[in-house]
Amino acid sequence: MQADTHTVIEPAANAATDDAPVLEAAFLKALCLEAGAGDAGFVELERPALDFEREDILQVFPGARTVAALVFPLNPENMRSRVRNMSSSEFHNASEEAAEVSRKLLRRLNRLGVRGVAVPADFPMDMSRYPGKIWHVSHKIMAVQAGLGHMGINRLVIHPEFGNFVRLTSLLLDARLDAYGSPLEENPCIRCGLCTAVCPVGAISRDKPFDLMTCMTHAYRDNSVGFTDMLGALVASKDMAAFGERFNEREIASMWQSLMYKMNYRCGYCMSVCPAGKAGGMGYLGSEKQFVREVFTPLRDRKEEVYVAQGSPAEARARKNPNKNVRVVGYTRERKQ
Ligand code: B12
Ligand code: SF4
Ligand code: SF4
Repeated sequence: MQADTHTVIEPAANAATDDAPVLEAAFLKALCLEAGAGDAGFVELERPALDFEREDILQVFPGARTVAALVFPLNPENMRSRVRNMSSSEFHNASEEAAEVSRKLLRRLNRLGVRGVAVPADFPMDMSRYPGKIWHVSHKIMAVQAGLGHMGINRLVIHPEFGNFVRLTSLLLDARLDAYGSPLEENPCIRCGLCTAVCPVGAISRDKPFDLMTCMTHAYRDNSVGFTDMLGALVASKDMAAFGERFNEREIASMWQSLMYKMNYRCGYCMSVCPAGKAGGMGYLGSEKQFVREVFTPLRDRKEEVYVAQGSPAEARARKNPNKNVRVVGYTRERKQ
C-alpha cells in the first residue's frame, strides 16, 4: 500500500467518543515502514495492560491516545562479536536511526493534523527521578502489547523475524486508530537456556524474576553507578597509587570513552547468544555445536573485569569462572583486589 494515498478518517465515521483524529492502522503502519522502521504496531492507551504505564505516558504527552511501537533491527553479527565495542556502536547507531525515523514520521503526521511525541529509545532519561524509575515509557511492554514479539527468558523482546536483535522505541500520538495490535499467541523463545548460562553474574534464571541490580552493577559499570563509585574512590584515595588500586588504567579509559562519546556497554551477552527468531536462527550457522563454539564460548570465557556487590550470589557466580577478574564495587566499603 502506498503510504501517501490515505489520509485521516473523519472522526464522525468512527466509534471514537471525542474529536481525536482517526487514522487507518494499515496506513500508519505503511508510513512507519516507509520512513525506515523494521516493523510497527499500535496500542490504545486505555488498554488495561497499560494501567501501570498510563500515568507516566500522560506526563510526557497529556494528549496521548495511541502508542506506536517501532522496531529497528540490529545487525546480528555486530551484536555477537566478542569485540564488544562492535555491539555498543550498533546499539548507538540504531538509537540514532530510531530518533531520525521518529522525527520524520512526526513531521509527516503533523501535516495530517496528528500531534505526538517521539520517546528516546534509551538515553537521555529523566534524571530528576533518579535513582527511581528514570524512564517514562517501557518500550518492551509497548512492543509486546502491539504484537511485535514476546519477552524471552532473557527478558528481551524477541521479534519473530529479527530475533532479540532489535532496538525499540515508541511514538505517543493524539490520534485514534481503526484497529490495534494484540500480543502474539506464541513466544519465539525456544527456552534453550543459553542466556542464563552466559550471564557472568547470574542475573537471569528460568524461574526467578530478572535481577535488575545485579545486571546493572556489571553491564552498566560505565554509567552513573560506576561514575559515582569513581568519584568516591577519588575522594577516599590518599594518592594516585591508592586510586589506581580501585580503578585500573583500562577502567579509567573505558569510563573516559563513555563520558566523551556514548556509553560503553560492558555486557549484553544474553542478547548476543539468543538463537530465537529468524535472525537468531541464522546464528546456529548450520549447527548448534558450531554456534556454541563461535558465539557462546568466546563470550562466556572472555577475559574481563566483572563487577559485583560484596558477598552477593553474583560474586559467587563470577568467581566460579577463572576468566573473570572479579571486582567488588561500592566506594563506601574498604576493599583490596
Ligand atoms: C531499565 C532498563 C534496563 C535495566 C533493567 C532491565 C529490565 N529488564 O527492565 C538494566 C540496566 C539492567 C538494563 C539492561 C539491559 N538493557 Co535495558 N532498558 C531499560 C529501559 C530503560 C526500561 C526497561 C523496562 O521497561 N523495565 C520494566 C519492565 C518492562 O521490565 P521487566 O523485564 O519486566 O523486568 C522487571 C520486572 O521483572 C521487575 N521485577 C523484578 N523483580 C520483581 C518482582 C516482582 C514481584 C515484580 C512485580 C516485578 C519484579 O523488575 C525488572 C526490571 O524493571 C529500556 C528502555 C525503555 N525506555 O523502555 C531499556 C531496554 C529494555 N534495554 C535494552 C537492552 C538491549 C539492554 C541490555 C542488553 C543492554 C546491555 N548491552 O547491557 C541489557 C540487557 C538486560 C536484560 N536481559 O534485560 C533494550 C531491549 C531490546 C529488546 N530486544 O527487548 C531496551 C528496550 C532499550 C531499547 N530501546 O532498545 N536495561
Ligand atoms: S537464549 Fe534461549 S532461553 Fe534465552 S531468551 Fe533466547 S531462546 Fe530464550
Ligand atoms: S546484560 Fe550481561 S549481566 Fe545483564 S543480564 Fe545480560 S548477560 Fe547478564
